[in-house]
Amino acid sequence: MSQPTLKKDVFLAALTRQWQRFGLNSAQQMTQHQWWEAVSAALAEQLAAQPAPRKSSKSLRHVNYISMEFLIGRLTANNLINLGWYDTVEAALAEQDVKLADLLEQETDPALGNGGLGRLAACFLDSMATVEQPATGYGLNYQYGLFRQSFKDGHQQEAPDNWQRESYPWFRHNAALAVDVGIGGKVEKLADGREQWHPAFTLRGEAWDLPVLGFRNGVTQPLRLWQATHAHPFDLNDFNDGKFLQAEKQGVEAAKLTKVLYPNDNHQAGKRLRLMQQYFQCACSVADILRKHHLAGRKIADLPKYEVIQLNDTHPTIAIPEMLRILLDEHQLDWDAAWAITSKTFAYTNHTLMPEALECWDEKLVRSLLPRHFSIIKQINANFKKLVDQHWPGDDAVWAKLAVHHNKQVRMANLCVVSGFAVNGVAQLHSDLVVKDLFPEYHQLWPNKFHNVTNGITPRRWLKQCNPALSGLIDNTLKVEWANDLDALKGLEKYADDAAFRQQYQQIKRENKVALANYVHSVMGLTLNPDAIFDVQIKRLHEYKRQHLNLLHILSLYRQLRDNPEMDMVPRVFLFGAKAAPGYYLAKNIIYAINQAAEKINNDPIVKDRLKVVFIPDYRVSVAELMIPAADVSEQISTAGKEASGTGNMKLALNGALTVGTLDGANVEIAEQVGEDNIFIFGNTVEQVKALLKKGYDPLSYRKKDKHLKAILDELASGAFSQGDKHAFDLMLHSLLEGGDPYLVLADFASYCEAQRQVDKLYRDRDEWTRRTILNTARVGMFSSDRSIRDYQQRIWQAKR
Ligand code: B1H
Repeated sequence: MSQPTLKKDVFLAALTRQWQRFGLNSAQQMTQHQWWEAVSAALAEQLAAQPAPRKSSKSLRHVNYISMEFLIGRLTANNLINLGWYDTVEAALAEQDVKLADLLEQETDPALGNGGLGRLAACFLDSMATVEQPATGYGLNYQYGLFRQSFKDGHQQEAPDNWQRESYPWFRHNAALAVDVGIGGKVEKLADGREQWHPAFTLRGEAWDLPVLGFRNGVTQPLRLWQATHAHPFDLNDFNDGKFLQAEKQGVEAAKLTKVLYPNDNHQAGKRLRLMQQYFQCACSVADILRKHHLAGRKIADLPKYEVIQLNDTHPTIAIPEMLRILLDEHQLDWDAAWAITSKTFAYTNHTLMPEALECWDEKLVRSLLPRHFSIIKQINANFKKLVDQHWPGDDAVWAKLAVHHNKQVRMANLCVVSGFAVNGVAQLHSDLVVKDLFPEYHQLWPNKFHNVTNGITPRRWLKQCNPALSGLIDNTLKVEWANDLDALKGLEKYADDAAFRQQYQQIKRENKVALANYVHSVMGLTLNPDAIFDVQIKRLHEYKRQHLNLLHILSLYRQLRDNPEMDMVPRVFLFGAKAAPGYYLAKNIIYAINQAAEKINNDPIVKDRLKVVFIPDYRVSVAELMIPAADVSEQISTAGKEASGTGNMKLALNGALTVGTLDGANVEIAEQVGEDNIFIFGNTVEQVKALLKKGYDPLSYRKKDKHLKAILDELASGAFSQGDKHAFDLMLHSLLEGGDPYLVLADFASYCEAQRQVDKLYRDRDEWTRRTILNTARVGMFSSDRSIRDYQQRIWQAKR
């Protein structure tokens, strides 16, 4: 494994070229932001100049990871670490009185994703480069990433996130790779029975590449982000005809396609522009995959020997009919040959069981944008019906469930299962539910298609980079490279009982809490006590994730403090970070309720610093990098069966937070790894949730039984937290009560409060607490995304079948 080298003088010369490019006379004239840009551009240039940046040499099937989202976060620090160039650059800049850490703060997060699904894609790219799995990431180069969030009188406000992709120094535009993509139009039936698509208009996809660097192994692989533009920059004929305004209009429309990321997490919007984005991305990516295949002189029938296309959820499903279209219409293969190739190439990862997130497209929409693809989908459906009829003769109910095209809808998950060679869930519990609850009949048809690959996180960003102090302690203690071998952390177990180690570990946690407190002070003006328990819930705002359960517990503590002002409790700071989709009013109402409660609690003298509630605005990757190392408690409190995996749970445990969690998603496996003494599990299990719902769950009966709970709910409806407005939290309260409490918040409330009492109790014994946090760090090595990638290799990508 060859690690690329960076010579200081070469780097400084590259840096000089950068400030000259800005038209300045000296480095000293640069602003902090220009420093960041210049350093990053100089590094990107040096990277490109490395002797043949190594592609992995292993003869493995190449993975094409297609995802609508790559939530990569800031790249400069990450790339420096993976290249092993951090110290050299830091020292070179120090000579010019520039602090590297400060200028790294200048980078705007590329927020090209919503949450866990997009961040997972980014971790997987990092790991594929690190374990030398040859791979290309394919996504979209959005001009506007996920909206910026602020709060006005407690309400979420959204502002556009123009992250300045035009001047992002890590991009390389590869003009030779542009792809033309048709859309709309008609299908012509040819005399020989074949079909020919005549699109109404053409877009151009430009390839913008970001480098993905393996950890100190010299591997560089592309994340290729497609950017839409007009296919004909300027149509001279139209211009001469006086139709130039129209010609230009097409260009404007084209650029609209990659303007903005849809801000939904776990929810399908069903919008026309979104389907256009999906198709545009897939058409560009499939064309690129086939271009490389042909360039390598390989036969089309051998595609599945060399390439696998991994679909990150159903969002890129249209790549399947696109592949078939090219094989049928352009390569003139017959159906069976085209199908044989396609069905051995695609694999699908399911990330959610939430019905509102399962993509279904109106057939009218599909037909109008993609008439040829619609016809191919109908063919897939008709062929599949024969198989279903053989297995379940005359059973209309089964067909109604399994059909790809039914009731004027195209169901993307079904299309993936029918057309792909592998389907996987993202944590063991979730994968079991995929088989049992979502796809039981498909599982009967093809039992070997279904797999589990438990998610993971990259230890480079989520420990080495975000928690340098703890990383240093681990380095000094283990004296082995753990960043690409996270199981090595097991070696820390024996230090859990070592008083000196415990002391250092605890000290680092406290310093990280001070750093977060400083950030909170600078952005919100609030003062936090670093000796309080830092209790953290960071994830998208969604009813199933139950931020409002956390709120009810906070309000319970607040009531107890008012009832008993001398109550002895360990001071606690409840920290939230979450964005709500702009159209998700219930989620926004929960944010508002938390902010209003914070306002009142933080200003009530009776509380005396024992309770603080902090909703940090604009939660994003760089804020996560501050919050995670500072957390004592990790809130993973979704209704059992609803969170497919979660990945924040892994990051927090790795950085020494103790989890308060339900037996949901990957919490189950975290509990297995760390041991039941080292995690606070509460609440109804999946089976208990099902049983409760079956016998008729009634939230009102919980309110009736529990006077304390009733008082909390009544107070929310009394206007006490909302300047007298009794309806301020109607959406949330209605859902919890008359709305039937679909996520069983009230059913889990008592058990949650009990778990929180255990947290309070344990934290008083700081040595014991620290001992358990060390055991968490030591025992979560399996949640490295390197392990996830090796699982994908063994079970799916490189499996012999
Ligand atoms: C996850 C999504 C998602 N699951 C639709 N599903 C989207 C669905 O834009 N859309 O239409 C966007 C995102 N995201 C998350 O994936 C799960 O909720 C997490 O539990 C899981 O850890 C993560 C990664 O597997």
